[in-house]
Amino acid sequence: MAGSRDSDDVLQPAAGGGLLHRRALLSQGLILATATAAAPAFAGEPAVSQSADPLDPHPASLTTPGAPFSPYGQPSQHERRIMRAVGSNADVPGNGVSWTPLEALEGIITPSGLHFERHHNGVPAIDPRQHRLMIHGLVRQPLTFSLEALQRYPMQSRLLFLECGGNSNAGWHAEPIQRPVGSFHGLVSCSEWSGVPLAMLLDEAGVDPQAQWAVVEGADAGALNVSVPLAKLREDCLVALYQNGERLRPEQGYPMRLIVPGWEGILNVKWLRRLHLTAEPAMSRDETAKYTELQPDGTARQFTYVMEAKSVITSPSAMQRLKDKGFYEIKGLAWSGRGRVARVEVSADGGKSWTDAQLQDPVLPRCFTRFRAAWNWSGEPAILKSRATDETGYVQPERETLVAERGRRGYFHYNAIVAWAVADDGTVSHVYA
Ligand SMILES: Nc1nc2c(c(=O)[nH]1)N[C@H]1C(S)=C(S)[C@@H](COP(=O)(O)O)O[C@H]1N2
Ligand SMILES: [Mo]
Repeated sequence: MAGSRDSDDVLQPAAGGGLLHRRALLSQGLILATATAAAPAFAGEPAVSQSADPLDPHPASLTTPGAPFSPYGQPSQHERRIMRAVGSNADVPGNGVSWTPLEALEGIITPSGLHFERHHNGVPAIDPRQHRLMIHGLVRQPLTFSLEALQRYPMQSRLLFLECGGNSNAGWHAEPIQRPVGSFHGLVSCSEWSGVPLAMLLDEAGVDPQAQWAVVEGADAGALNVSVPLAKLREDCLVALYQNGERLRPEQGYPMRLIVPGWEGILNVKWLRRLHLTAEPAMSRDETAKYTELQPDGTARQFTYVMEAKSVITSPSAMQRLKDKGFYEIKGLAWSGRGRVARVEVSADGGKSWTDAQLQDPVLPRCFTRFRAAWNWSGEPAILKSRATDETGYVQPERETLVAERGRRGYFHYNAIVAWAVADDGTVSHVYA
């Protein structure tokens, strides 16, 4: 980088540890032309070959006819290792999770085939022609809807994150877990969901003024059911039929699921079958024995619906290795169940100094926001952190603060600041710092 007159200008530090003013992002060409920047790779992976000659006059693709058309496209065969990590529960068939590989993705949309999964009893095989949604209980007239009938209602599309209440729960462990970021924080994904606003269907059924809740049930084994406040259902919930433009994937609730924007995953009942309107919550298993949390004072938190603001740096991140000192784009994701992300700050010196990351458009409520910051790694050990603030003014807490508040017996709603340590050999690990 030394030697270029102009580079001095863009390399103004924005904070400690090599964080650069965001103008550096606009001048990447300049910086990369004079430094050997390398994308981080998984530890142990061979270095990307530098030998491919971009001017090779004889690549086979120029002289051989290409593959024929395909009725449904698949990712490149060279990307096959990009997959969900599966953590299934050996004792209960079909119970478990699979994580979105956040470290391998860009932008804000999660490809449908990489959306995280959380099934309590596997993915049911549902015949869309037989499936019905029923709205009953405290209503003037109980109604049932076929998929065909729902298809005829006016629809809405919304870009929304969906996060399991148990996401990132390894953060409660006494020792920092060493896993790729997706296998730690990847029980969150972001899709465009399209479907029928539930308020419209509730109005048709005619809600009794006594109704305050709906017990929402899925058509999977065990008929997963949870209580959702009626006010939220009316406000912005959807009966989603489409995900990223196509019909829901079976794993995401085909042929229909409830979408509860910004609230914890469990409320987003898949394979949606029934809304039973009631005056009181059902106190079902998944809102009493599970999805509640014992606190330091011995009381339990219950109905903690909103997913609070959170952010995580996806690159560089744990288990990756920086090949050389020099320029890197620090990038990651931020989201808040209360609305828009207002700000993401990043630090390269463990939180001693911070600078604002650039928020990439669009910045939408209850949706992933991609953030980026320019960083010149000196080759010295560094600790990278990101801190999200949402439009309500809520600031993502340091781990210490969260643990002081909630104790360590918690399991759900872990949203503390994540710290990645970069060692002098370029390896990145998860630390509590
Ligand atoms: N019917 C049904 N709905 C369900 C579940 C389930 O097991 N059965 N899991 C819930 C949980 S805990 C979460 S986090 C989300 C996960 O949605 P996804 O698998 O589409 O990512 O679905 C929720 N809805
Ligand atoms: Mo969940």
